Amino acid sequence: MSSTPEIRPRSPKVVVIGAGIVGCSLADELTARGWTDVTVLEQGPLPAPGGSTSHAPGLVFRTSPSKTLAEFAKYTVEKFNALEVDGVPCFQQVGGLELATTPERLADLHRRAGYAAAWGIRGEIVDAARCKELWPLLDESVVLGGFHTPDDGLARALLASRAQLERATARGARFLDRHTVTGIEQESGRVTAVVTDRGTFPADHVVSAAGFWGPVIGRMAGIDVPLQPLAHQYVKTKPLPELAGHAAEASRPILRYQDRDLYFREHTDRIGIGSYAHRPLPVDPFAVPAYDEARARDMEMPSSYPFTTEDWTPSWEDCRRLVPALGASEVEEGFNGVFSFTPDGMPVLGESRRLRGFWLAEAVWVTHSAGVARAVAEWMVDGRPALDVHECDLTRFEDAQRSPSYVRERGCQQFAEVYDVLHPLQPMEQPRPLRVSPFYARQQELGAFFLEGGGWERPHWYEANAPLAEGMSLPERDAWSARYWSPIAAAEARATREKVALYDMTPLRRLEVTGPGALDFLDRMTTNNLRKKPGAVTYSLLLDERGGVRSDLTVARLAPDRFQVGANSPADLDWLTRHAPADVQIRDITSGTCCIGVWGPLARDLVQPLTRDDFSHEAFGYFRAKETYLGHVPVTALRLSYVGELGWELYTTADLGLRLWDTLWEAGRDLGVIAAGRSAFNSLRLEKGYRAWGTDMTDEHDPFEAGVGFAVRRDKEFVGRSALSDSPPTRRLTALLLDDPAAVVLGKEPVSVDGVPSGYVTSASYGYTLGRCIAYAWLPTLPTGTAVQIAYLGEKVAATVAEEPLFDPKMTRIRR
Ligand code: FAD
Ligand code: THG
Repeated sequence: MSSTPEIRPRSPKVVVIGAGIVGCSLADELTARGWTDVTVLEQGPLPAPGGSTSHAPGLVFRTSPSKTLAEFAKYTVEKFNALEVDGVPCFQQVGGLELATTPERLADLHRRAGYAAAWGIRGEIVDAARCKELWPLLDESVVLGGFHTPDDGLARALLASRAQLERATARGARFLDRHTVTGIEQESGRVTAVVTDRGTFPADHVVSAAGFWGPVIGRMAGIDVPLQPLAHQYVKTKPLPELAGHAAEASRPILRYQDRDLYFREHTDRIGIGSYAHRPLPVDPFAVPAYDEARARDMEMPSSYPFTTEDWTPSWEDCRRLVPALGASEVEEGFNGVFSFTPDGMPVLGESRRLRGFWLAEAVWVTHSAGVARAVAEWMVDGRPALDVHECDLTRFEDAQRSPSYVRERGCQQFAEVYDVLHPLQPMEQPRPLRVSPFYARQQELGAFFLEGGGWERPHWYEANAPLAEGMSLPERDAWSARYWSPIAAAEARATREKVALYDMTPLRRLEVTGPGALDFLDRMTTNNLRKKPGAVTYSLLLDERGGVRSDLTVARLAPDRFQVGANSPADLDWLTRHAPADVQIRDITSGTCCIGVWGPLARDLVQPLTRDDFSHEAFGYFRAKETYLGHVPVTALRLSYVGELGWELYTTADLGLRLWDTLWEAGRDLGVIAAGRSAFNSLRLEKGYRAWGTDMTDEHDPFEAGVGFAVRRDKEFVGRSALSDSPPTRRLTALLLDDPAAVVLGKEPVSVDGVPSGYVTSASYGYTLGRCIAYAWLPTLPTGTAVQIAYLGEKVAATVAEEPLFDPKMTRIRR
């Protein structure tokens, strides 16, 4: 009898393109999870193949407004701290110090200290004397204060690459340098192989970890990779006598001088300085010269461009002012190093929706590299990352956000803004306007103040409503929370509660799901019961296999085989499309259609005269849909309201949008109708307790913790059902009311209970009807009435756990 071969599930064949820090880290994380058939193809010579990693100075500051980026960075530090090569550690935990030289910056450091506390990063605001103690070469008279994070530090990026490469190799991975990828082969929408100048490598999965060459690899695969390479200056000074005798490569904290767009680190007795102060220097990734090994000795790597002295000169003055010892020194070497910028500054991760098995792990800093690699490996092996990564998901870009000109313009802007003090509501300046609803002209006539989201121009309030705000008494705001805010929002909120208002809901994502299998499909994909007659609208959740909330939807059954789904991010379309059987069609109809929310106690008086259909509560109930005409305009009317008032979402095609607006405006004239913006909208939805997916809840949370368990029907089958727990949640999205009616917070602030850091704020807004600021926060389960403290600009703000919903618990305003 022949021997029985050992039966093992075959490990999928993975080809990783690029052996920078990301490719090496990914090979390590994949092989650690048992995916050992990993080939890493690298065009340059190992161990320093010539990409951005090859000369990154390796500063790791972990604090970020983004929880996801902070988590990535925390893992990178944890991992690199435990790695060494020949006794040399891959991380030097010298700490980080961000300096303030202006009051605005000092306030921003307090906010950053808030993010750090919210995401579990140790740090404290320190005075100028302490800054000097930490960094003796500083002129402390320039400094107002600093933010010190003792666990930040310096990554030895090439060494960490090598350590991970060696570990992955020991588990079976192979790294092939001097292999230039020239093509990606595919069949029926799936990747099959990677072609190089030295042969073809079959693959079940391909990951492009090609750094700023991402767009080049993307083109081979037929997909857009929205990143722009830009050069950034880095110099080393001559040895400083003040540092003579220093043995360690670095012992002082890495330093940021954001007011002048500079950062500093030690190189034994020299100082290394990086600058974002110069003009953006975009690089065409398709025109980057190939690695010339003969010239490599002179640092002429593909990612290293000649130093442009004129871009550096003004910064040198700034350096000398901050560090007077530099006055006697000079720059010994400098270069313009290239790395990636994306339209929103976040990495680009995930599997392409056009080409299955083709993954991106690009626009990643050394700082986030290990965290990103872990997330992508989990995504490939387990089907999803353990952390919420929706801000990095490559599907987040709308079509209009992938054009080369958009990516270039935004990338340059991101470069310029790297260290700017940015308000959470601050919109991008260019390119605008990009997407506008059909009501744009009317909105402009009404003096709309627009902010941008997803490329859309979105009115936040209308100056035309200023007279309504006269005489309203509102608490004074501090300068920061008064930005991108107007008392007019309070007047618009009141008009919605008392009369009727028109809200532009066009940016709300709409999917049309049709076909004989549509009902079964949506029923299997979502948590609520959809088996209702046409005309029903259902609030339902998309869960992933682990029971995390991927999205919350409204599903309107317009005909037996035709549904209109109100969704959130582009990832919803991707998720549904991935799972859809052949007899179901899914179309994103957002751009071709538009929507007006008509909400307020007079909404019925406004709409009823325009139609022969009966819009009474009896004939057109709450969460019902009707296709009808309003005047000349065919509309789909959904009776629901994210602001918690009587009314309808009215949809029509884009061509008829302006006519719809004018029809409603005319019909509402005698009722005192107004147009209202998102500032009021956000306040009203928080009073009603409606969650915003992506901010209040993500796939890190299950529906019961998030407070949307009412939409889960355990008596049916759906994706994620078996993962849901029966035990009561130990943490919850908790409604807080600030005790002082004059206090406000904005979101992402840390929350303490009895002085112990316990969670963070998600959304916040002043509740104009309640006369208090509302903050939702992730906290351990706490009884109503518990006192908590929110840190805002370094102050402790008192708040109390409140009973939900905060407004109209009996739903008397909506159901009538
Ligand atoms: P890379 O290191 O560029 O690796 C991509 C690899 O893909 C390259 O080796 C390339 O040769 C290979 N490749 C490309 N095309 C092909 C092909 N067709 N076939 C085969 N192989 C291919 N980050 C920080 O966190 N902190 C810092 O302080 C910091 N400072 C920086 C300073 C400078 C001057 C520069 C330039 C960057 C800095 N960065 C910093 C950014 C950081 O270096 C990069 O974001 C990071 O190294 C990117 O790693 P990666 O693996 O994605 O890309
Ligand atoms: N309108 C439409 N679709 C949407 C939204 C919307 N999809 C995405 C997002 N917004 C979904 N979020 C909500 C949140 C709450 C409600 C509607 C959409 C809502 N909830 C009621 C409640 O909780 O009391 C009713 C729930 C129920 O009866 O099951 O109205 O704004 N089209």
